[in-house]
Amino acid sequence: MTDLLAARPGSGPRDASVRPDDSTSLVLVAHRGPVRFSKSKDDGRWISHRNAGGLVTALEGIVQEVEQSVRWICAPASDEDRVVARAQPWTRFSLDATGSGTTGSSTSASCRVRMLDIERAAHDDFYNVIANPLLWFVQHELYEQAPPQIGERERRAWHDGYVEVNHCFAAALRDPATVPVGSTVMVHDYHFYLVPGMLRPTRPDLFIQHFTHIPWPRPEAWRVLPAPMRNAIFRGLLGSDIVGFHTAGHVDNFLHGCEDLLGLPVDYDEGAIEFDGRRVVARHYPISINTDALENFAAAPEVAERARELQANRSQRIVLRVDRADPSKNIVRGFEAFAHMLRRHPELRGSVTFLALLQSTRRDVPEYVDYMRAIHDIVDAVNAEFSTAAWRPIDLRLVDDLALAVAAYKTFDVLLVNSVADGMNLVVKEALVVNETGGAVVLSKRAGASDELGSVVVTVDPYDVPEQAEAMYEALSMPEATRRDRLAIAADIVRSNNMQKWLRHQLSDIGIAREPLAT
Ligand code: GDG
Repeated sequence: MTDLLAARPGSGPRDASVRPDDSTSLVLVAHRGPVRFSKSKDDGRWISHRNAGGLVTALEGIVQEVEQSVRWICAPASDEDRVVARAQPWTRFSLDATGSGTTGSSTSASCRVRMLDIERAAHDDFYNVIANPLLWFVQHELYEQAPPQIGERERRAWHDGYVEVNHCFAAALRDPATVPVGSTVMVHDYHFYLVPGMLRPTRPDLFIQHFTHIPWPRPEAWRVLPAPMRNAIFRGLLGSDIVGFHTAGHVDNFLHGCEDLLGLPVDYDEGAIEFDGRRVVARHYPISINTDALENFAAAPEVAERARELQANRSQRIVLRVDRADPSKNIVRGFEAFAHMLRRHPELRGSVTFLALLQSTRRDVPEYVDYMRAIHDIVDAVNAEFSTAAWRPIDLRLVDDLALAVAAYKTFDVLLVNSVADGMNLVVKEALVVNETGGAVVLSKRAGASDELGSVVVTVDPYDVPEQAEAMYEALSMPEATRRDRLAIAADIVRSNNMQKWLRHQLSDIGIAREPLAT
């Protein structure tokens, strides 16, 4: 694997004046880094903490997989991070065998992390006005919840925030001291659509891959944005050599967008676009989970402790959801569907509880504050309608507790994943691998994961509340043997399409795509 990314004879730059050197690297670019900093209250020393989250975990997998020099360029997540970013440009971050990170050690897979000192106001416009909510809402097609407002504020935030922060990243990446000659640069997600296009003209020696973790909608959905913004997004991405998405459908939408919105020649058979005298390919790589690491964690004492707590308080059956409190996850409609089921099937009252483990998210974005209020309102209404002295139908917990989530994965009867749209959805993959009780899954047809798992789970349309109610009922009523058979098949699918496969597929394509440069 390693040599695919290293400078090989003939795999180097297109411009003969720049040659790869020994320090050729793999460079990851993501908004979030693997580490954050705080100051000890006792002695004022800086303490580093490992960052959580699906994307960080996936990128840490790359660090372990390639066993070569990896650099990770990210934004500071707090004022403390900004202070550290100013004081020391690079921090070494090590992953031990269990995947937990430490800084400063060199005994295991490690990478060098650079947080860019981004001006706070620009970052605020970039993050809280454009990336979330505008791009997130456009790509998940969430207009019903928040019709897009493209006014002066958004136009200004586009230039002063989104374009500016992308410029800052591209400027840092342009420097060969940051990105050695001949490196491969993997740019992640909707925060950095402009970076490949900004970097390409000055660093033709680099191999650039961009990967989008959220859905790529059909061309019409992009028409919500002013033409200069959407064109800049497509053109920015086309600065890459490979553009990656989770599903074949997202790739297809991207190719159609290039043709319909930009008028570019597209080869649909090859998944390729001619742009600026170059050929850019679009590929799908369905992200997955590290099943070994998850199964080890599921066996940890902290998970066992949470499982005991859950068992002590549970009613007969559990419908579970585990999500960030994000409108794209369709949480309110999930509770409406549960209430609908209790009305249609009163015999279930008192014997099934909806356990909702939600993590609060993006609290600086007004749409998310409103959505959290809507969640509380529907939970109060459903509990007021059905609760008895001995039973409360919805058990809502606003917690950031991965051990509790994994404990709940082990014993749910039904898992509800009804996303309005979801790039992939890792929760469903995790839950299928860990569940021990023959749990059944209700999965949105608009989650990327339904491409792989749709034939062995109960699938639903995310806007159809009665259908979701009946799907939950069907899942609860399924004979145990059927549930166990389906679970075993689904878990096997996830185990064989694991995160290592996601990584190797990309690294292999990067290696292959570099071959023609050997002249
Ligand atoms: C985006 C895309 C795509 C669960 N409880 C806690 C916690 N989790 C972890 C889960 C899982 C992750 O959070 C959620 O991942 P998802 O994939 O379900 O959703 P997004 O956060 O929206 O992720 C998505 C993904 O990127 C990867 O490309 O699949 O479509 O939207 O791993 O285990 N994490 C912490 N505390 C908890 O209580 N820290």
